[in-house]
Amino acid sequence: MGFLQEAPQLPHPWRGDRLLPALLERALPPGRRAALEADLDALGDYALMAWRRARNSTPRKPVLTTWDAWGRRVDRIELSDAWQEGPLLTTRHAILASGHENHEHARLEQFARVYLYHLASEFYTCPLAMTDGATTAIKASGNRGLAERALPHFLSRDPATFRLSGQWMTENAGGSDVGSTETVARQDADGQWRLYGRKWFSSAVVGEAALALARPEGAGQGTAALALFYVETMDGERRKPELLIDRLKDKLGTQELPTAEIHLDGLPAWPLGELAHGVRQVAPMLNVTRSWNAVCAVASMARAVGLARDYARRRQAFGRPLIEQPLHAHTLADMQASFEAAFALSFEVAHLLGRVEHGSVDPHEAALLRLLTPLAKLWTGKLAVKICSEALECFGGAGYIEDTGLPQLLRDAQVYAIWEGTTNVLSLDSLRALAGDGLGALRQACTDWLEGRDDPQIRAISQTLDASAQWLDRHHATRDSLEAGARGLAFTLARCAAAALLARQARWSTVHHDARPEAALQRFIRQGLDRLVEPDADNTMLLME
Ligand code: MFK
Repeated sequence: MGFLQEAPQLPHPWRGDRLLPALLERALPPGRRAALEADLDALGDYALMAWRRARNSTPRKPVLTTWDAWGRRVDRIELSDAWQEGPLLTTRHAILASGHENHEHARLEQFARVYLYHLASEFYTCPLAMTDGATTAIKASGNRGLAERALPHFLSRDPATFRLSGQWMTENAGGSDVGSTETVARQDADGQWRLYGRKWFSSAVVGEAALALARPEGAGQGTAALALFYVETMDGERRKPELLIDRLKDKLGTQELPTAEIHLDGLPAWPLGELAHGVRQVAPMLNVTRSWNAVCAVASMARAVGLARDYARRRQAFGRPLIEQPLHAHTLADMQASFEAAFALSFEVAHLLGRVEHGSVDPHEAALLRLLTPLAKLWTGKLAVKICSEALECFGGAGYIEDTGLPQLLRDAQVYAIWEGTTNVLSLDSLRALAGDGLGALRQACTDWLEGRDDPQIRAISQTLDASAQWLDRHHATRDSLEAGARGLAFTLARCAAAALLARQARWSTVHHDARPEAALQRFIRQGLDRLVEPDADNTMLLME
């Protein structure tokens, strides 16, 4: 046999990493960090095991069995190994429970776990995100009865009592436009609310509960008339007969995730609060799942960049390892810098979420969180696709071959930009946040992060924020031109926040040593800011994705 190429080796996602340890060392008191270590170590081990297992087995898509041999409707779903292990991993490592502990670092500690677990879980993190979101929305509703009924299961540390929640919003008529929801809520003779309708995209149909939007019978049209309901899907071991799984979806990626079309035919339901303004009530859930989306997108980037860097040392071409080839090293360094910027922004959102929920923030930080959440989601969603695509190229033809495990990274990454609100929907959401004091809050935060330093890049960040404010002033009265420019503005602000966070981190984080670390960071900041703020011929903001 002639030449054989060594496969890339995945570095240990915790012990072989420096970004997450450096962040936790900086952000957590020593005692808290030490207490977290065992979980992160174990989740890193699990991630390595899962990567190796997947290389030695055929991927298992979920299989729906609708009827049993005797004609009984069963709607049973068989799941992959990682999905079957999900409840055990989640409860053993407190992946949901840790986020709801009563201290300001709870969310940061939770999202450190999520970051390590996500890809190994085969997107079991999707229903975990929804369960976390449902927990947050139920808490925010103040509905004590529902909280007592559902939360001990959602936050359980015991797989025997653990339950998942779904989030049923998407319908044939109403995807992003949730206000077009056709599902109806009707009260029966006993006063029990029941849901009738069709949910077109139930991301993970295995949950034992869900939050669902529906229009109470007789309520008007539009978003404000929708109500938010809690439902349960199981009678003991059997699915409730009023919930039918029509079929599983055949998707581009996230193929282990059992996404379904479902029918509700009188499923019992309990309102979270008032029988209107359901979108307002579900918003805390959306903001939490969007934070998960950002952190999970960054986890995909970490995997792609980590494998590409490892391979660059193993692969020889033109007489030397790829890593010694200046253009390849330069490409890797740029990927690393963008990834580090996305990491910094997403984990800032995670930490801020915990601090806002705990009430330990400065006055501007709630507005900051409201703005940074859609910005982090929309920017990392796009960046994950770009970085995973670039990483596949780093392997040449091997990056296009299924059983390397690399194409799946790219297919899966596409979902981050779509679910939980597309890039455009999130750009429009950022306008809601900017209508409040979002920009002032971001300016204050950048000042705090940069600690009064003054250099050309820091001045560029400040000029970008000034130009964004002027642009908003010029356009705020004309809704169409405001919306047309919302995406460019959102990317501008996301990169601006990330650049400020990178500048803050520059003292404790370095990009890939083989590739002139500081230069790549500086390039990220400069490329981001040089071309951001000039309106184009249509007077919209330039797209800098
Ligand atoms: C592994 C990673 C984990 C990821 C989990 C994956 C699960 C994925 C499954 C899915 O994809 S589920 C489907 C996700 N669908 C969406 O995210 C819906 C996308 N559409 C939107 O986000 C629209 O912007 C929205 C439906 C929320 C609003 O549309 P409308 O009809 O224009 O509503 P409107 O009137 O602007 O807003 C209604 C209220 O909600 C307003 O408050 P008020 O009633 O007090 O005026 C808004 O301010 C409020 N609101 C909307 N978005 C908000 C918000 N409040 C806080 N935060 C937000 N983000």
